[in-house]
Amino acid sequence: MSTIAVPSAAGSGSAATDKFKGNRFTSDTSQERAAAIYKDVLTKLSEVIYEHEVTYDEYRVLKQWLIEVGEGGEWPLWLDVFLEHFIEDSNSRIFSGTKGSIEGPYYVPDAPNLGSKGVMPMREDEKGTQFIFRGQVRDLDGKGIEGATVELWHADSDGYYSQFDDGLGIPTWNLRATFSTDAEGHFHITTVQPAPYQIPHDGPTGEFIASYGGHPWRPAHLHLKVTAPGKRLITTQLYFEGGQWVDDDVAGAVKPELVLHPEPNADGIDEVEYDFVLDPVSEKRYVA
Ligand code: MBD
Ligand code: FE
Repeated sequence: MSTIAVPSAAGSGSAATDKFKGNRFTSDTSQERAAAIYKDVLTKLSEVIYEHEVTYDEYRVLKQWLIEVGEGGEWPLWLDVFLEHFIEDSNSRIFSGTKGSIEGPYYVPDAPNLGSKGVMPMREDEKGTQFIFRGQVRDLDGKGIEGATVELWHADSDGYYSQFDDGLGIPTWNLRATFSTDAEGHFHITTVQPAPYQIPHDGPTGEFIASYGGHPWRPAHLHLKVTAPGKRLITTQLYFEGGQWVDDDVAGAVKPELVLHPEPNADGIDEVEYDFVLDPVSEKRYVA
């Protein structure tokens, strides 16, 4: 049993679905490419069906579950937990800048800009250990980029994200902010260390996890988007060395390059430096 509160899947899931549906995404996928991908997906799925001799009972349970995931607004959650890391990893192989990771379902654009140095918006009694996250944004030649944008969002120490808090009334921009690097490309952020996080699991995503005997935990993580004019946007997450679930993330989104090692600074506050190297925007096929 967990001792921390967990947002309900229906509450946070429908908020994530509504936010996502506020956009209208398109892709320039050709008919040939679409045909090739769909055919491969169905062929590989049919191989699984024959190999495991999937039964009619199993098929009906799957159908029922798929309907319930949609009705519960849990597609952003299930997809971002179980599929997005393959998309992210496949897309990023051809770039040489800092490694990225998945976005997850709880990003909101246009968080308040606090300049190059600031304290994340938080409640007066925000729980958690204070923590300083600073670094530099550079180009591939090692030159600091002035005016690069660093967006940071993370859960509170109970595992709630503002705007997806299931009606708890967390302030709109709590633990969400945008920073702009100084003349040398530096940023300096004070926040609180997030806690390990259970994805909402009281709905069909939770049933799915239980059905294979899994767990719903993600290691404590920071979410970031970093970009600059003419540079490729990096979406990433950072984790904490030695933290629980770093080696067993339900969302499969940890990479060794993304693990931080904060250490107490002269004032006794945990601090870590992490730099971002941005690829130029290019004609390469995959662009985040
Ligand atoms: C999260 O906070 C998250 O980062 C992911 C990937 C999925 C669900 C909740
Ligand atoms: Fe997250």
